[in-house]
Amino acid sequence: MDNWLCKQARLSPDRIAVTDGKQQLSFQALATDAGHIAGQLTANNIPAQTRVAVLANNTLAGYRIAMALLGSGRTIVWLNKRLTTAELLREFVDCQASTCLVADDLWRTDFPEAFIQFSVLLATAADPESLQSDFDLPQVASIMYTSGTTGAPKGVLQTFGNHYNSALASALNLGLTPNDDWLCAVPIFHISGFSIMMRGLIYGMTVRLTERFDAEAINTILVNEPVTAMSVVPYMLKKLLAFQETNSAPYNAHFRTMLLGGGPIDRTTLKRCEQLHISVVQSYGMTETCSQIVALSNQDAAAKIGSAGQPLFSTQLMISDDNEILLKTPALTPGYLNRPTALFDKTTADGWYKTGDVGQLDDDGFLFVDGRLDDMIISGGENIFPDEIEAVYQNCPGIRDIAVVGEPNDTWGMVPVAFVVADEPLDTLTFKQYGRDHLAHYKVPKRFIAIDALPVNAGGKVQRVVLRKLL
Ligand code: S0N
Ligand code: AMP
Ligand code: MG
Ligand code: MG
Repeated sequence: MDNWLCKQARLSPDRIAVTDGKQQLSFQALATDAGHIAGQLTANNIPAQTRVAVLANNTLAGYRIAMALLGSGRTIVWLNKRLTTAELLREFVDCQASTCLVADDLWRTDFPEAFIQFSVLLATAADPESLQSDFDLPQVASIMYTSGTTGAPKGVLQTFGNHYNSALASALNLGLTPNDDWLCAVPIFHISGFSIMMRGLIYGMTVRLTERFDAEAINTILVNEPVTAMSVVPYMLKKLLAFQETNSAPYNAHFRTMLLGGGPIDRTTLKRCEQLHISVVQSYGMTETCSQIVALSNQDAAAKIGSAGQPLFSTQLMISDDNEILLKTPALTPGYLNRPTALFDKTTADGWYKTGDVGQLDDDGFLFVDGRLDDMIISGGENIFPDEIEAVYQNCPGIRDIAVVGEPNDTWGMVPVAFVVADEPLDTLTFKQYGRDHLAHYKVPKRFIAIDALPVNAGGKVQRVVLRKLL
């Protein structure tokens, strides 16, 4: 295909591609800007055709730099701003990126010399460069790291074809209008956010960025600005509802849909949305499928409350004998960076991708997601793997043994809590600080519970299921 940025600059040059509420760029301006930044990338010794790590908030600078990287044939490796420096460096080394571009307000004093601040990049004197003319669909556009039960986080490869198929399937479900304007408050370093950028480019649609999730400020935007859609995780939806329930004006007349994903939602929240006439499209998807591959349509929302919907047009779905959700979709990743067999290990003999999620299909073909095969915890849309936390705490003074499980939580959905075997009474404050020093803060157990011994099965494996019953 033609480079999407150049194509959109020809098809809808004057349409607004992106705004942060203060500044805006048309598609034409964005394409020109990307050429300038491409020159600045080259001048900073960041060669074309290399991987470039990015650490960004949802700002105009982050969006512009991402577009320049894509448009000039460089692959974006998105890093999660909530990780510790050690966690970030592990991913940076794994992906062999030429550098990491860092938003100024996310700069840390312990970053290596190879990292470059946005302001330094954008102040570099350089001639503009022409953008890559084509986007080859099998070419890798972006990489996002995802953890698993065992081993270090793996980089999920996302091709232009994956993004294209994802955007197309989403539009076939939600429909498109010429007024569409999508509010992006979910992080652009997650596929929830980056997929909005890609839809913007493919649909010729405006993306409204907000730097942070401030529920009151976002409620004001939804009331006053012509936003038509917003992607939310359950945490965000609940926070936003609280503002609609206290004497706020309703959302602007163009508003069509909250696209809800990233984790399970309770029926009470969905009912509250119905009462407030806020249309919610529940969905199910993952980093490996470049966002939602199952979604509820507006007209089915009431009748199928609690369901994640039906597989989108290009996705096939089945439930295995042990209730695992299996998929085939053109939005599926071609694999993991540097792990040639990792995708194969998650694929059945007849080519179905094994999601690790458990679910059921009702008689009408609607999916109900019941949970995970493993012990992954989702807190506010961030994934947490107990094994990783337990491994880090094995070296914590005062802890003889530890096991982590998820506990339901009204705010975050689930939070990690730890059962600890120790010789002394638990020093919870010290344990929390140890976790904050070694782990992204959302991974730190919210509670530490003393236990005489961890329950193990005949094979010596800790039985987290037994621990969960003690909560
Ligand atoms: C929920 C968010 C916004 C909370 O962040 P907030 O309020 O900005 O927090 P901060 O001010 O930065 O920090 C305050 C304290 O809170 C802690 N904290 C922050 N986040 C979490 C968390 N998730 N869990 C626990 N604690 C958290 C901070 O650490 C800080 O504490 P201290 O000071 O002690 O450090 C934020 O977490 C957020 O943005 N979450 C969403 C992430 C997300 O988008 N996940 C989805 C990933 N999955 C996918 O993308 C696939 C599905 C998908 O594509 C999709 C998903 C949703 C909607 C649509 C789609 C789609 O299909 O298109
Ligand atoms: P990630 O790859 O980090 O985006 O996480 C994707 C995971 O989030 C999925 O494998 C599910 O475990 C979970 N998830 C996404 N959507 C839903 C949903 N509608 N209901 C329950 N869990 C979900
Ligand atoms: Mg994942
Ligand atoms: Mg906040």
